[in-house]
Amino acid sequence: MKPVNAETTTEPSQAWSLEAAQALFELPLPELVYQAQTTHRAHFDPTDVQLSTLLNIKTGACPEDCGYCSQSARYRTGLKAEPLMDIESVLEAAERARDAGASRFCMGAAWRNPKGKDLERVTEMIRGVKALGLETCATLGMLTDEQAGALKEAGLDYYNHNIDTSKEYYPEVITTRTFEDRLDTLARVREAGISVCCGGIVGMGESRDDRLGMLVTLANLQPHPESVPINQLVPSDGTPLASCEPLDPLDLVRLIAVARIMMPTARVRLSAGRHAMDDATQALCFLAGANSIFYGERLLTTDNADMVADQALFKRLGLHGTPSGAGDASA
Ligand code: SAM
Ligand code: DTB
Ligand code: SF4
Repeated sequence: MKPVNAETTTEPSQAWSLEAAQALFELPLPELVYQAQTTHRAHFDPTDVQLSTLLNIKTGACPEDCGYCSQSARYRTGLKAEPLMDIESVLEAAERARDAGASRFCMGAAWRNPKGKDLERVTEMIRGVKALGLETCATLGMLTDEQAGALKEAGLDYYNHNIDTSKEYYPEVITTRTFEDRLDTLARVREAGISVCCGGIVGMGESRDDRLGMLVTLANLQPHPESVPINQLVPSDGTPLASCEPLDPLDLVRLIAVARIMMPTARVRLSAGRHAMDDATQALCFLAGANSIFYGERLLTTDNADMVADQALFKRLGLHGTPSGAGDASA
C-alpha cells in the first residue's frame, strides 16, 4: 500500500489539511501503525519515554468556565481552593519527582492569567527547579509578551497551553476566552524562545473530525509544538462534561498514530486518563508513537496512574524513562 504522505512527513513546514488527516486516520490499523512507527524511529529511540511530573501550585477558584475542569469556580465540584504554594514546598516536590526518575517538572496554576506578584514567585520556583537539574514547564493561563519574557529569563524550558479541541468545538466547551486567545499566547511563548507544549482533550463529546481538526491546527503551527499532550477527559462530578461517554480506545490509538505522523519530532504525551486505561491500550499507544507520560501520584486535582504499575508496565514492554538532561529530538 502506498504510504499516505509518508514522503513529506518529516517536513515541518508542510500544510496539513483535514482531508489528509482523515486519510491517515482511516488507514487499516497495521498500515497506520507501520507509518507511525517508521516516523517515530526516524527521530527517536522507540524504547525511550519522557517522564514529566505535575504539581498544581495554585488550586481552584478559577474564573474561567472550561466545561471539563474541576477547578472552575463556576461549578460545584467539591474541590477546596488553595492559594499559590510557597517556593520551598514546590522545590521539595520537584526534588521527589527528580529522585523518582522524572526529567521534567510541570507547574500548573488555576488562573485565567498570572498577576504581577504571583508571576514573580513562579519565576523563583522555576529558577529553583532548574537548579535541581530538571527541565521546567509551567501552565499558568494567558500571558502578555512581558510575562513570557520574564518566564524565559527565569529559565523556563516549556510552556503548556492547550488548544483543547477543534476551533469549531471550542465554544461548546469554553466561553470565557476564544480559540484565538489561545493561539495568541502560544505565539507569545514561541516569540519569547520558550518551547511549546500544546495539545488537547479527547472524550468531551467532540466528533472524530474535531479531534483531527485539533491535530491539523497543531501540526500547522510553525514550528509545531515540541510537546503534544493528548489527554483523555478525566470526568469530574459537578462539571458540565461529567457524564461524557469514554472514547473507543482504538480511536485513541489511531489519533496518537496520526499525531506522530503529522508532528514527527514532537514528544507525543499519553497524558491524563491513563488511570482508567488498561495496560494493552497504553502499550498500543506507545506502539503508535506516544513517547511521553505524566509520571507521579497526582495529575493536578486527580490521581494519576500508579507509579509502581507504570514501572512494571515499562519493564514488560522494554521501555525506559528519558534520563534527566538528555533533551529532545526537536531541541
Ligand atoms: N489554567 C491554565 C489553563 O487553562 O491554561 C493552566 C492549567 S489547566 C488545568 C491545563 C490543561 O489541563 C487544560 O488546558 C486542559 O487541557 C487540561 N485539563 C484540565 N482538566 C482536565 C480534565 N478533567 N481532563 C483532562 N484534561 C484536563
Ligand atoms: C495537560 O495537557 N494535561 C495536564 C497538564 N497539561 C497541565 C493536566 C491534566 C489534568 C487532569 C485533571 C486533573 O487532575 O485535574
Ligand atoms: Fe481555569 Fe485552566 Fe481549569 Fe480552565 S482549565 S477552569 S483556565 S484552571
